[in-house]
Amino acid sequence: MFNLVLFGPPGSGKGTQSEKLIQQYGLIHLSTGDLLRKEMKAGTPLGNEAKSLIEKGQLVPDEVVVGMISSALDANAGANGFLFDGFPRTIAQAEALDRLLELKKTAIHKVLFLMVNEEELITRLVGRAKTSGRLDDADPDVQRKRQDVYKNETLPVAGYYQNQDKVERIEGEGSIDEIFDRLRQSIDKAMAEEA
Ligand code: B4P
Repeated sequence: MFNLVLFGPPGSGKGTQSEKLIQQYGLIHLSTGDLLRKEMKAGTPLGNEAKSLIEKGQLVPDEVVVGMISSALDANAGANGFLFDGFPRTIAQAEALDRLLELKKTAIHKVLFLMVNEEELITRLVGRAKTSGRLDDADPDVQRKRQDVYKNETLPVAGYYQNQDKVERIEGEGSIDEIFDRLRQSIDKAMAEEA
């Protein structure tokens, strides 16, 4: 089993690269952003709670996302491995994930950190707003808030995994295929080391 975290600020391309990586490696894609958007679309109580936070650029409570991930892990018991996209986003989520994986006698093997400068992130999110219909893309103030939340609450997660010696920084600017090749090189190396 090989478990990967794709890490980076909002708009760094986690969702874009995840789509390609799951095709290449047959991992189960767990995106808390996608799971939350499904709940919002279905109008569930959880989705309605998430909507009011996401449209302000805030994070959804840890218990909510950890609960969703726990259910998804249970639902995919026979998986070759998981690609965590947009999760964990706080230290508490990272600790909870370690505990959940330990119960399943596995762990996170690699954290790939997509490095993209803030100006480029805003340009990408403004571009995504034109087609995504996402409430958190349209408003520049919300985008700035999301970048602030990232720096204060999510960036420390990189330090958490750095202490476990699992982080590799990947240049996240360039064409989608160039970045995919960089990610592939790191994953192939990490998989060979695990084998
Ligand atoms: P997410 O859905 O995780 O999304 P994201 O961080 O905005 O974007 P991502 O990095 O995936 O970028 P993408 O590939 O789309 O989160 C949404 C919200 O849900 C959060 O703000 C939060 O409120 C909530 N949430 C989610 N998980 C949570 C958690 N664990 N805890 C609490 N709350 C949580 O790329 C962005 C754009 O760039 C796209 O338009 C793409 O086409 C473009 N792009 C990609 N690669 C490019 C490249 N190489 N060059 C140019 N453009 C590129």
